[in-house]
Formats: sequence, structure tokens, C-alpha cells
Amino acid sequence: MKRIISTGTFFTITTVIFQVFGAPDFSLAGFAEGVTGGSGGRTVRAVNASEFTSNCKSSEKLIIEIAGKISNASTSIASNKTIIGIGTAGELTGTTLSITSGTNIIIRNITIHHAAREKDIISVSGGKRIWIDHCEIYNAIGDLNGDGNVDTKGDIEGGDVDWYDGLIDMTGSSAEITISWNRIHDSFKAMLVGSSDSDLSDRKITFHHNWFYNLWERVPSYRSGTGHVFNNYYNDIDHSAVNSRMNAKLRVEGNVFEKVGSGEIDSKTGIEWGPIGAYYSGTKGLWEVSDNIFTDCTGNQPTTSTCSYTPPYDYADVLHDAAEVKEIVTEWSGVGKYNSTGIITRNGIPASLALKNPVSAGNAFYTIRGEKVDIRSGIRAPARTGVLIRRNGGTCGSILNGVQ
Ligand SMILES: [Ca+2]
Ligand SMILES: [Ca+2]
Repeated sequence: MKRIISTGTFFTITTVIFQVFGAPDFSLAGFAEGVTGGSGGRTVRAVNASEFTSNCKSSEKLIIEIAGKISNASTSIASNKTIIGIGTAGELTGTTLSITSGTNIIIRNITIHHAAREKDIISVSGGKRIWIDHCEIYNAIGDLNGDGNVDTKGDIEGGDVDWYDGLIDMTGSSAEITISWNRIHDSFKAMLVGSSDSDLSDRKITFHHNWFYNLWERVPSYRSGTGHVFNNYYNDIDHSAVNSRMNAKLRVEGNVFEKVGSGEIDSKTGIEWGPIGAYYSGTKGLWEVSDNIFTDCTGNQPTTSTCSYTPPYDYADVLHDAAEVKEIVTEWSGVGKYNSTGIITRNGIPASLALKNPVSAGNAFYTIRGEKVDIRSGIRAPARTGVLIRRNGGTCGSILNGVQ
């Protein structure tokens, strides 16, 4: 379990800082471990759809920044790319990001919303080693065709469910994906893993610390293979959340499910639609469950496991108790929490919250990446291991959660 504990001798002020911020560890964890995206390549800034798409398709290793709104920029993404928004300004609309064969790709800190009609927002159909982190991704849910009714069945021509397609769909040979710290909301169809009961492979996907809300189903729908769903906060999922199908084995742990499930009985499996179950396919999937919280839910809420599945990576450093998840995820998911300079931000501006219980710091200050921050008025929380913080121009004495 991740705990914010001082290691060794350090300054009293540090303890206070971390009590104020409780900065989570945003390190890459899960099946996408090792992904570096465009790191080491040129940094470019795309200001329109044509620049954005040509950068995404380039064979060059690139960090592609977006500092404004770009519309109708559907494109494939080639290997070795980081696509990152600046502050809270990075925005894509009317756009599908397709990863058909690209590998080593990071999509981070961008608001992506309202795809074109009947299209996915992110469509991974064969890409591998992909990290989608700190984004806000949404379409819309409700009476989208304006006929006065909310149609909750798919495949109605011009109906509401298929007005848009999925938010993040991962099909075919796509694999080794981590989806972390995103806000994913307002869609009938959230995340589809495997497009049909014959689209079976071990796609290996980790979902952690996401805030899923105002969705209908597929959070995710997961066919075959192995996956890991931990520390997500589910809120207002009308129909069903985790759907383990076609012999999938999912580890589902430390999540909070609140107001999830319709309670109707699935005609294929006889299981009530709810937070965790197996639906729509004749062959069920399995789950190992632990430490999940169910609040005001309806339908299947298993507390005993039907399989044992342990992911092949170490994630103890980023795992929280379920009791902490709602507060942490609502505070730290989405854009503007982690910017391209590596400084954690709050609501799009560098974190500079006045200390609630300031210590008598005298004239003490910290410098973070060369920028002086007076600890009497505030402090910027460091983002990750390797960010150097100096006290009074000198080096602090010990490592604390990546802070020196
Ligand atoms: Ca309608
Ligand atoms: Ca789709």
C-alpha cells in the first residue's frame, strides 16, 4: 500500500506539505510498464488538425503538444509518440484517435470529447504498449436523437445508444495497455475489449484510478484474456460496469462502486446487471475480487472470487485501500493535474495552496526545477521521482516519495 511516510531524517515542513497535498504516485504502472512514448524525441506543438494529424502519422519519435482546441482531426497514431495537453487547454473534438499497429504511445492530459457520429474516441485495433493517462474523455448520454425517448438498446438505426460509439475500444491484437487517472463519462458505451465473441486474445489491460461516471455499460466489457481493474471510482453507471466475458480472468480490487447497476437479469448468463458480472455472451468470464466497496448498488456485487489471477507486475506502490479511493480519484483524475513540465497542478494552475498549518519557516524556500517557491505562502507538489527540490538553495537530505 502506498503510504506517505517520511523515510529517515527530514524536515518537519515536508510532513506538513504531504499532509496538505497527499500527492499520489502518478508513475506508470500496469501492463504498459516501460512505455516511453516520444521521450527523447523532438517536441512539437500542433495548432491545427493538419499539423496534428501529420505529426501523429510521422515515423519520427515525437512529443506532440496541444495547447488549444483542435477539431475534426481523426488520425492514426504511429509508434513512439507522446500526445500531451498543456495545462487544461489541450482539447480534441470530432476526432477519433486510431492505433492500428503503432506501439509505445502515450496520450496524456487532454480533453477528448464528442467524436464524430457513430465513431469511437480512441480506437485501438492492433496497437500495443499504450498508456492513456490523466485525460477527460466523453461523448453524451440521453436522448441524443431528440425523439423524446431514451433508447437503451443498441443497433437501432439513428437511435441514442449508437449515436456515438465507444470512448476507448480495444480490439483485435491490441495489448499491453494502461488506462489510469482519467475521467471517463457520459456515454452509453464506455470501453469495449474484444469486438465479438470470436475476437479472442489476451489483450492485457490495466485500468486504475479512473473516475467512471454517468455511463450505461462496458466499464469495461472484457472478452477473454487477463485484465486488472483496481482503485477506480464508479458513480452512476446505469446498467452494468465490469463485464467479464468469454473466459476472461479479471482481478477487480479496491474499487468503489456507487449507484451502479440496473438489476435486470441477463438472458445469456442469468446474472443480474450490476457492478461486476458476466453478460451478453454465452460463455462467462471470471473474476478475482477483493476490497471493493458497493454503495447504493443494484445487481451482482460479488465478494467471493470465481478465479485467481495475479498480474505479472508490481503495483504495491500505487495501490490504495478502497476506503481512500473516492477522495483520491475525484481530486487527482483528469486534466490539469500533471503537466508537461512534471509539476503537479491543481485545476490547471501549478499547485500553490497555502499551507493549512504553516510552520515557522523563517525565510526558508524551496526551488523546484529552478523555480523558487516560498514555503510561507505555498508549495508546489513534486510529480515523480527525479524531481529535485532544494531547500534554501541546498539539497534536502533524504528521499520522500520521490522528493529530495
Ligand atoms: Ca432518443
Ligand atoms: Ca468501437
